[in-house]
Amino acid sequence: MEFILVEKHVKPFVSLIRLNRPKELNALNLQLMQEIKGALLDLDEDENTRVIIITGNERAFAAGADIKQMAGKGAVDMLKIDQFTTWDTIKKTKKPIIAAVSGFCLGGGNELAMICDMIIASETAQFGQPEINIGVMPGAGGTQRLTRAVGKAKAMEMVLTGSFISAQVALALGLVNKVVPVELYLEEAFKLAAKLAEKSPIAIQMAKESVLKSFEMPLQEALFFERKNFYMLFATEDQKEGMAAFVEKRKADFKGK
Ligand code: DAK
Repeated sequence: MEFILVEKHVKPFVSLIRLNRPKELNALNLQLMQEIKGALLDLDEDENTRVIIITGNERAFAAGADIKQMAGKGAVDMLKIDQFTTWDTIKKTKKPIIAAVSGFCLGGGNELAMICDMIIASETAQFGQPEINIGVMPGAGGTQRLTRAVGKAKAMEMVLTGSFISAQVALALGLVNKVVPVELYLEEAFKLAAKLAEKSPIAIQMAKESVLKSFEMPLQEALFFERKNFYMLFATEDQKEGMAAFVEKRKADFKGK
């Protein structure tokens, strides 16, 4: 791995992917995207990873796709490379992904954060879709996931003017889950990850899948999907353990079976 660092099981059942092109503000070049894809496929299969955190550094989560790499490309090149189909892998990751964001979170960087399941932001984080300033537009969810997260008016403003919003505004709009001082954002992401890691991994997976269906399916079908997942969990040992632990007034010990 040249552009990311992967720390497996850095905390119990939690693994960390750190974007690591600090001089370029973690601009997402093709290789970096491939590396994220590889890491996620690996961690999704890893028995001892239940939660994944993706982070950058204090100055930048990611300042977008690598403009220098894209600058000379034509439409056919872009279509052939289709670099952001890599993001289908992120979307398909079964385990929960938390984005721990500080500094610039722009363009493809914001799209990456939004495809994660939750976002913990530092007070210094800035979110934006500035593609309009370089003569293009968002192409990996910035017009869709952002609009669903913050509503039409604010999404339109961000996408058409390219202006950034602060972490506090992002919190008020529902784009992020929590804002903390910069020295605490990673720690806060680990705290959240620890909470998820102690639940039943199968229940977490099915609950995540069901929430995501709300973006893709009409309500009736999504409710049906949710109900099937709920019933299916009664086939797991974790359901027996969870309910027995409640009755016996003890902490459940989920095994992911
Ligand atoms: N790409 C390449 N290099 C970047 C970069 C980027 N996105 N952002 C920053 N850098 C580099 C700068 O060029 C500079 O490199 P040197 O000049 O030192 O070699 C270094 O990082 C530090 O940046 P600055 O000197 O500019 O730092 P400042 O603090 O002054 O400014 C900034 C920080 C974040 C405001 C500024 O760097 C900036 O405006 N960056 C560009 C932000 C941006 O426009 N992002 C959107 C990129 S377009 C696709 C789907 C989606 C996309 C692409 C394809 N498909 C479906 C195929 C996504 C597109 C985008 O994200």
